[in-house]
Amino acid sequence: MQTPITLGEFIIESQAEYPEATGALTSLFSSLRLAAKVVNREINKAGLVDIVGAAGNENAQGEQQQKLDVFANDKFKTALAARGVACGIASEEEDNYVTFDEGHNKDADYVVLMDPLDGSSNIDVNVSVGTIFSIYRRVSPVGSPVTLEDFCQPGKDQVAAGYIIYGSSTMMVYSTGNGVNGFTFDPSLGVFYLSHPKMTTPTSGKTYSVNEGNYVRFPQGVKKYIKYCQEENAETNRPYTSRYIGSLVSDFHRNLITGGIYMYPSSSRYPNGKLRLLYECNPIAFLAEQAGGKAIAGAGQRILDIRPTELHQRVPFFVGSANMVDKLEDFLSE
Ligand code: P6P
Repeated sequence: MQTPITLGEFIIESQAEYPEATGALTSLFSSLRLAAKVVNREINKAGLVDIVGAAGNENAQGEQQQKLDVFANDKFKTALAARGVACGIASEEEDNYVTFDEGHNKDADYVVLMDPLDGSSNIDVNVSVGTIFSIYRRVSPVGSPVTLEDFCQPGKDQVAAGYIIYGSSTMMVYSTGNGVNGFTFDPSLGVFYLSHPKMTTPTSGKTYSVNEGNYVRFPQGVKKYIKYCQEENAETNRPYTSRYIGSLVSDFHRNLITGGIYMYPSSSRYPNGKLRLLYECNPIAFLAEQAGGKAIAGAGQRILDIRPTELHQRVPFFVGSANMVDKLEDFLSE
């Protein structure tokens, strides 16, 4: 059996398709790969060392920061700054964006946005969590400090996006706009191998993922769609099933493979939804569309078309199999 291609080999082969490429994106992915390995190691022993539990600080969202949130943010930031290929970063764990102005970073083309450890409240109960990243070319002059406009770009302009899921196995799933590929980490060798080439998501599915504890606060269209899922095929051998882990990357990854829809609607508690447009919804929506799925914030509101105005802005989020998102959109349009 042929040894599968590694992430590093895949990135280099992908770059070869673009003769004009400078190799900067290749270096950027190498830094993401390195940081992912370091974070993965800490997560895998989180129960064993005093690194689990609240760091005693709050992040930009006023949420209790877990120590691993802080650790992951620091590792990705350091790895990206060290390679001189990113001129700035925005993160869920940083109140404002950060300019990398050491060395060659000032002359770099790319900005990175990330949720360094999404779903981190699950860490203490050993549920899988993930890192989500989004990459753009800067729009402000090269060599100058980054600006808010560099980060507040519509998701359709992403150069690349992806996630690392720290689950029963650790995987990196990403796209540079030419389809989605998944790489599984072999901890014995410290190597990511191409395990899921050319990932596509089923056009339909039977899994819906939503926190039904908020049901009474959902918009009517969402309530009608959930009721539709509960009643449609209920007496057949192919009923819908509800699966919600409470970790976006984990719920999305399962639905990407099996077919399904993830929903985080607006509610009285989160009038604009809970998830952040820039570093959660846009990268996940980019992957979903690259795999043949869809992502909307509401009827007629494609996530990737939204022009962001704030770094930590929230939007309602519905993402997954195209036919399921279309069906939901019909209910939202009523
Ligand atoms: P709730 C984690 O905090 C997160 O941002 C997503 O990963 C997850 O899907 C969602 O929030 C869970 O939110 O309100 O259902 O606990």
